[in-house]
Amino acid sequence: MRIESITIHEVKLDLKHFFETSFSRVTYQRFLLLEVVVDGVTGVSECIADEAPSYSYETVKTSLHAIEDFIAPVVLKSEYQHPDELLPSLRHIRGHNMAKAAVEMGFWEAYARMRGEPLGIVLGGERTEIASGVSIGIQDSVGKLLEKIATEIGDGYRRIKIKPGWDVAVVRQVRERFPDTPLMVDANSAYTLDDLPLFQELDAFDLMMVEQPLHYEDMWNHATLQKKIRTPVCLDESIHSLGDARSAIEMGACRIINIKAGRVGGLSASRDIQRLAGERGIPVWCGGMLESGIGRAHNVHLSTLANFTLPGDVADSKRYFVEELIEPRVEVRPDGTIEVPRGPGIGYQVLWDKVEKHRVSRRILNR
Ligand code: OSB
Ligand code: MG
Repeated sequence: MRIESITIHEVKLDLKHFFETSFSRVTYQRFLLLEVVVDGVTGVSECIADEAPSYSYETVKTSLHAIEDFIAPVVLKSEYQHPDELLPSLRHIRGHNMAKAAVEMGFWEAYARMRGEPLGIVLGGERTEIASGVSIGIQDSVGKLLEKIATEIGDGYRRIKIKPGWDVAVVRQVRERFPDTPLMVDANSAYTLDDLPLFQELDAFDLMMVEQPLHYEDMWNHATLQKKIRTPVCLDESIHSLGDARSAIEMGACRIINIKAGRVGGLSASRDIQRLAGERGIPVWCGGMLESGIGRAHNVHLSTLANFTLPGDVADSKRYFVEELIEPRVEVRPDGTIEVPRGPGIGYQVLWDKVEKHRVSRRILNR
């Protein structure tokens, strides 16, 4: 197979509500959408890099640079038998996983379309529906947070994730109001080991896990923390490859892994990580990066793989943007599940008129 062209659409979409983490409050998302043409068949994908280097060092601009100047020149010259070969062909380009993954995921989507099969099936997935969880950003008050949680539980979500902001006192209030809800917290690296007493206090609230409590480069201290608390540690920002996943598991740095395909270099690496983790008794779930429908659809299919046994941050399209880029939208049913589309590739239709409407720039790279 040959990649004939890569079209990069830079898009800006307004969020319905702001989303706040320990790094920032965002009201819109600027991101790249790719069309990857493989032997005449077009695959679509989304790059999860944000405008600012907060969650990761990668940004919209570094992704554009990496794709245009380094990744495209390689893949547009290569010949591939299978999408698994794409990431290894970029071995000599260090880092830039989000940029690499965007191209790789577009290739996978085209490959699934060529075979006339859903992306999840081509990846080796089994599920026909996936369980959906929801990630609630930091709110302006505890009252607002409690209100929001009640709404999401009403919509059927199987797990609630909150971004602490105000620590133990907030978790206590949430637990008092919702004693039986599967609940977790995501710290996005806001703490250090000096905060150990705080995490020991959190042990009292029966949390499913605490996600990325410490610095993203500090796997060792996550292992130290995990030994001292009962609540499972889940790693997000620290895991960039199969090798990282193996190190984390060997070290005891986590008992759960959040997989975002963009963070680990694509769908092949995601599949390998979930398999390794499964063999080692570590469950995984699919994370989210406030994607539009195109990235969201990829996440739906990735979540069909066997070891994605926990509800992910793959939620209903209606929570995110004023305008969605696919049809139908990704819909969470009243029982908290999403039905996996059965059509070829992502199985949703891209609304190209909407892409054009919100497009900031476009580049076409050819062989
Ligand atoms: O840590 O999972 C995270 C959004 C931006 C940056 C980091 C994270 C998140 C989310 C969003 O939690 C989850 C979603 O897409 O709904
Ligand atoms: Mg996270």
